Amino acid sequence: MHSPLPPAAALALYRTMVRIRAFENAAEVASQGGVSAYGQQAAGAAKVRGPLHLSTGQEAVPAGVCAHLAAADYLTSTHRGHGHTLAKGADMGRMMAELFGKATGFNGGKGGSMHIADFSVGMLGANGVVAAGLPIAVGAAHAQKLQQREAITACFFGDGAINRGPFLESLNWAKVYGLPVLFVCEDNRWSATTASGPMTAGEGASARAVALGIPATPVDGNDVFAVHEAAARLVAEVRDGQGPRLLHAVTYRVKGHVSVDPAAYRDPAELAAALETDPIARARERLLAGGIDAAALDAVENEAQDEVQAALASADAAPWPAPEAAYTDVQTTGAGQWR
Ligand SMILES: Cc1ncc(C[n+]2csc(CCOP(=O)(O)OP(=O)(O)O)c2C)c(N)n1
Repeated sequence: MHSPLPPAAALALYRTMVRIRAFENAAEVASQGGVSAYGQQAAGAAKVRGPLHLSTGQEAVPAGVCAHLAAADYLTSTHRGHGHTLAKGADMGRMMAELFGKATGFNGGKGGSMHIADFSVGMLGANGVVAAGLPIAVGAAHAQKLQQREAITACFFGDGAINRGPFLESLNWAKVYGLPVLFVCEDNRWSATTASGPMTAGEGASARAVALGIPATPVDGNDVFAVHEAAARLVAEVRDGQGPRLLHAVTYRVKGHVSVDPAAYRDPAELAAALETDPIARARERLLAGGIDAAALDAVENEAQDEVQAALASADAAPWPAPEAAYTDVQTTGAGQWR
């Protein structure tokens, strides 16, 4: 079967996925100071301090959903947010600089991977607190509705997040007020070191949404064309003022929970089976079957590599934050006065 989209749109989806993969592979190498599973060699000591939550294997979900979003639309993300951020249009160079802890990063080098935000493209932030993006998304969507804007909010979260209270509160609020929000459950089947199936009562994300009167659509989250098609309809309905919708995209977390986690708790056969459904390889096959030249796909991959190399070089060359910057962007609660 070939891609159901015109070549330019299909290639754009491929490009988004390939850029995410290339960015994360390079970031992983930069964080480990070694050779990655993909054979890239790191140059010297680790440039990225601390582990990274990589979304390798999940790229089809942000690519397929964000293709329908404009800069005026909002997006909230998770701790595993590089893909969402790139797909929403954030600058790769500034993302890499943030990972490197440099002053030119999105948070001036003080936030790192789990705090990247770029309001200029509507990306309201990654979030290290599981499920914490949901109420932020609902608040943003409420503002969009009150201000009678056409824009909508896309809210990404993991399958683990549906077992936290903010999931229920946010879906309830969104439904009660008919808010323009698309909830996207990126179900990679793991919550840190625990398989999410056995710790989730009932039928999961879709069933919980339907119980609150929110229509839910399941989709193969490793098929970028299926995600794109499902998201097209849901985004149109949300934009049309029909209220919230939920997309349940089933995918797989190929890497460990964080980049230093070998995921030894996982059955190797499960990983092997998941690798057979790699979203980029599948899309490539379908694009080739649809008559797109291998050279055109190679060119997309080479461009992504060039972009990543430029991002690495500019992050490396960028200055560190000035020491005084430690005292800016810091909230004072006045607690000192109460003691
Ligand atoms: C409120 C809260 N509880 C626990 C954690 C620790 N933690 C970080 S990621 C994670 C698993 C989240 O699973 P899921 O929502 O499925 O996202 P995934 O990591 O699979 O992308 C946990 C438990 C946290 N960050 N926040």
